[in-house]
Amino acid sequence: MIQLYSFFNSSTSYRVRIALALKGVEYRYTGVNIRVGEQSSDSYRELNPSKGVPYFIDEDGNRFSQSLAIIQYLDERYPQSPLLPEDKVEKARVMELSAAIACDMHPVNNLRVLGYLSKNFGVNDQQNPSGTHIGSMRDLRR
Ligand SMILES: N[C@@H](CCC(=O)N[C@@H](CS)C(=O)NCC(=O)O)C(=O)O
Repeated sequence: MIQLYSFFNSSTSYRVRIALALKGVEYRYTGVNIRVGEQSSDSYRELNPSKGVPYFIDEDGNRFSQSLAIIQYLDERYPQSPLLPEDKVEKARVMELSAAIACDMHPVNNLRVLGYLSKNFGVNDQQNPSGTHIGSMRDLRR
């Protein structure tokens, strides 16, 4: 059975859980509590050197971190309920929005980045830089 290492309110994890649910694929869920640093434990680091969630292992032993790679793999492996439109313009639009979230917005909002900013520069929640990307997301609406 597929195994998913995940945290309940991690946005990168729940985008994979949403894809699994839309595909109707069963999986075993293992919680990794990133709020208390379980992602940095020796045992988890040995499993997933990128020290984050989600982490995915399938029945054939294929292992992936990176939510978008996992979702793309699921979409190709389980073609039912396709996640991407066939039309190339619509597909590019979905990829544009996905990249805006996964590549622009999420990284600056990640725990390790917020921890670094708070520890080294005293940045607080209100100064969280992810807000700057929400404006650019609005500009993407056509
Ligand atoms: N680009 C990766 C990001 C994975 C990631 O950073 N996940 C967060 C949770 S949303 C995490 O594990 N953070 C732990 C940390 O920053 O120490 C993906 O899309 O899967």
